[in-house]
Amino acid sequence: MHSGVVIRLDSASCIVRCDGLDLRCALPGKWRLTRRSQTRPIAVGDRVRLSLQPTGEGALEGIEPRRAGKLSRRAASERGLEQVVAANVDQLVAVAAAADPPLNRGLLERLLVSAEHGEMGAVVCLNKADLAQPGQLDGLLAVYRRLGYAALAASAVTGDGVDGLRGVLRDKTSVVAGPSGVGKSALLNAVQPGLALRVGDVSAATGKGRHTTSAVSLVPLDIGGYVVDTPGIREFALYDLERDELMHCFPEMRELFGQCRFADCSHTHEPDCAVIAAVGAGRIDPGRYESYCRIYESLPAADPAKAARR
Ligand SMILES: Nc1nc2c(ncn2[C@@H]2O[C@H](COP(=O)(O)OP(=O)(O)OP(=O)(O)O)[C@@H](O)[C@H]2O)c(=O)[nH]1
Ligand SMILES: [Mg+2]
Ligand SMILES: [Zn+2]
Repeated sequence: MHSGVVIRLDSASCIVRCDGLDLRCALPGKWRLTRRSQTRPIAVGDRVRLSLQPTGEGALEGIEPRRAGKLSRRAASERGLEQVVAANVDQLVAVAAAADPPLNRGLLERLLVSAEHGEMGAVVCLNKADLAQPGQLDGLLAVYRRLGYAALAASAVTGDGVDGLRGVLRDKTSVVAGPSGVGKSALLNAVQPGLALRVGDVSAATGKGRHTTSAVSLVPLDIGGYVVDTPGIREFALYDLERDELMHCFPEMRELFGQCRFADCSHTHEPDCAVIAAVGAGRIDPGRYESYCRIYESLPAADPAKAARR
């Protein structure tokens, strides 16, 4: 019996890296029963046991339990099941571009919330710094650094910030996510020349990326660690997160837990709300608070059964 890590996944099979070899393995149909709440029984990053077939393929025998750290989203189709983008990861690198496409703050915040909810670290990487106005990125970087996130500006074109990104990725398993066309693959190619991940053209007509990366893939880094490149996302629906849990995914808000007048305060409009007071006093960034309110509106109300289990 051998063991390996899933580095790529398609509808009926996956590629497992095992003892330096990349083996194709069919997905056993009965595995569908093992994780019924998820769109797929395994994800990139999962550790699996397998045996070698005479055909040169692998046969999957079992899945190792996952450790903390997964990036999940709510699948748009398939009845809102959990779609695990990557499992067994240490940190999320949320990438946005200074321009082209324009910086999507809301998506960035949703990714950070999903990192908190998925129990992993988070890094903010603002790419295309070569296209930024002077000073444009400094305020935003400071916002995230104050919260304890690593935050860096980078440019895959000029190479600025790439050393910093390398330092952040070294010896960790990271999943890189963000909108299409922000330069996720280009940054990883800069981190490790020779990686040869496909990089696309941003369509001049719309300024929108064209989804150059089409599948999630995990690649080992020469500097140590692994990185998961993902296809660009337009929106990110949070999985299994309810309204009353949201403040705990905002580091600057969770420290105010229990300090509002009402125990069930939503922190969106109530009197004597510690969060609203902190926004007014300039201790919470208004953009972060606006994201909180938007995400709050998009989430389902608390499920009493789940609340009772907590
Ligand atoms: N000016 C500038 N262009 C960049 C930079 N990084 C990437 N690009 C360009 O942006 C376009 C998109 O880059 P990709 O790396 O394919 O973007 P991606 O985020 O991987 O996109 P998807 O795979 O579709 O999700 C390419 O034309 C790159 O050459 C940068 O730092 N500055
Ligand atoms: Mg890409
Ligand atoms: Zn409140």
